[in-house]
Amino acid sequence: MFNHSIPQIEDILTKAVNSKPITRQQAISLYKPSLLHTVGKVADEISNRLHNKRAFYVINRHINPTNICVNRCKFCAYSRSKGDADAFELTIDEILQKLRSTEVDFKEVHIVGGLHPDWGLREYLDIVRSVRQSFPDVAIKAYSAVEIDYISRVSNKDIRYVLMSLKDAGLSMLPGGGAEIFNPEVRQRLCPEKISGDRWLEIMETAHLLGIPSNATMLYGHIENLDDRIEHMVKIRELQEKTGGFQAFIPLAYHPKNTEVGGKHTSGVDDLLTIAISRIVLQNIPHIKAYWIMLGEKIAQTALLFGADDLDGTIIEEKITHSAGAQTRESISEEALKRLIQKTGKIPTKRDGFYNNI
Ligand code: V47
Ligand code: SF4
Repeated sequence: MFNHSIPQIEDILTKAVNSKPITRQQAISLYKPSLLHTVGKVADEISNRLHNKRAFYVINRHINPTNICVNRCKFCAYSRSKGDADAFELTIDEILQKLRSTEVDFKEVHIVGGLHPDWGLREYLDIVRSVRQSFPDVAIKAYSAVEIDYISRVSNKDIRYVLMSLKDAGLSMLPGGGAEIFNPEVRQRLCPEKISGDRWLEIMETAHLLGIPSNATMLYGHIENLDDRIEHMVKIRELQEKTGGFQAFIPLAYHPKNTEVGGKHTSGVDDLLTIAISRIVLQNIPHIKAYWIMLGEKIAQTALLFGADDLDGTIIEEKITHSAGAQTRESISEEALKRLIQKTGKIPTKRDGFYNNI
């Protein structure tokens, strides 16, 4: 069907386009620059079948309540220790002030930050509750599984209790951060203090069973290999088989500046192959997000023709990737997002936090 000169590749792509799950080894064999066009075409076909040529964006706003963190992940340029000159923690009033002074009519607020040594369930809950009281109709996407685990440990409550308390306070969904790469050896070298991949999956499974949807991420382009990437995707695919709770998968391109891991930026070819292969491997997850903050506007736009169907949103203020040297702007207008999408031939579709069309 694709007239590919290698029969095995032809077989894998035919399987993929017919929505059949491909194996780990088959996925790895697609990870070749020479296959970028073919693999991208198949991923685009899958995306069009799922979304009818629509590409989504959201008017959203990020809030990072603190950069003080008891962990010290070696790829993180954002975190600080308490007492550092540039450490910060926002008060509830400051958070609400940031939200109230936001000029756009945002539909989603994304709240993530560090593991603050003096905060417990009450502090993390108060943030969600106050935002919910002031913004009753906005989707609150808050706290990665890493923060959920931390809150549970410092407050001596199980994760079900923490998640239910947050949901009662107004939480809508969990963001997909903290997944990094599940492989234990790579994880040990990258972020020895962080929860394991199995714990990340357990927290997501619990959230999904409690009716809290989430996203999933994968941080790529540091010290991992292709096998680690595919193993990561397959574990997410397997959990999705059980719960159906993941809304979007977001490959996060590693940024090396100011980090202990160091290294290089990812290449455009790697970014596009990773988007395309994730679309092919994760056919049971509805959306693949091309996060323009990390990919840059041009690669994120091109990714919409390689399997991605969502550019994320206006963001307004971004600290995590910009601490690690991101060259993108921190905020983008709705008009600019729509234009990026229109130029690909896809249909710009404004969504809320749950991917309902607005
Ligand atoms: O978990 C940290 C990553 C994540 C670096 O769910 C880095 O909609 C690149 O999860 N280079 C947080 N990445 C961001 C995140 C996210 C972003 C946008 C949307 C959603 C969503 C989730 O940022 C962390 C970590 O994997 N990160 N340092 C770095 N140097
Ligand atoms: Fe802390 Fe998250 Fe940075 Fe790790 S990635 S040091 S957990 S803020």
